[in-house]
Amino acid sequence: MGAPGSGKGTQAVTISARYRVPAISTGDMFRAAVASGSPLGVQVKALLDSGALVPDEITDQVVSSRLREPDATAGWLLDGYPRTLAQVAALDSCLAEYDKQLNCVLVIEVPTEELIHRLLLRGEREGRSDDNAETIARRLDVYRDQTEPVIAQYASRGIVARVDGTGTVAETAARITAALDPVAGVTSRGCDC
Ligand code: B4P
Repeated sequence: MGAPGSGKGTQAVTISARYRVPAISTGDMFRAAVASGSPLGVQVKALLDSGALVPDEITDQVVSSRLREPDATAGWLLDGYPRTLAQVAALDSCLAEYDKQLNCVLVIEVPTEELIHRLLLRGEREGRSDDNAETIARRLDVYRDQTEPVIAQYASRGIVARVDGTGTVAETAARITAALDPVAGVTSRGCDC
């Protein structure tokens, strides 16, 4: 978890490779749907462009279907989900069905000015439709109002690990590895999981 621009998608690549689990990004799935012009893409395009969240029922359905795919049986990394308290409840039900649980909720922390700087830069370089000043401000508001309570909920369960996301991508990756290795059962001898 982390605010827009904190490095979730960036770090998910490394985490996925190190622990050999698929990185499941709701943002990536929605952007792929928009790009393909599928019915889901048509439904969510305006929401993504405005910085609003996609309705919980749609998002929960997308994630629940994805978690049933064969590559997800041995574990996964969820990137950008859950983002609301209702999504937490939906994920709890989904996991209870399979007798699975979350090992860790990783939160990447970056000051707001740095987040805005990174996203504006990405907007210039990649032209992502939601990386403009107005939409970034909306996404940060949505994060504070709807997603920070999710972190508080998981903190009360004792499974939150907070990591400093400033500095280089490699520096953040090293901090994440230090936080996740013990949870994933990885030692200097290799993975016991
Ligand atoms: P996301 O795709 O999750 O977008 P994001 O929050 O901006 O994160 P992203 O992973 O792309 O960027 P990152 O921080 O890695 O969501 C997009 C939209 O989809 C949402 O607004 C919403 O509409 C919808 N959505 C997604 N999930 C949903 C859900 N659960 N419920 C409802 N709606 C949902 O990186 C940002 C930039 O920073 C990159 O350019 C990167 O290169 C750079 N960067 C990363 N680390 C850096 C570092 N250490 N130093 C410098 N730059 C760095």
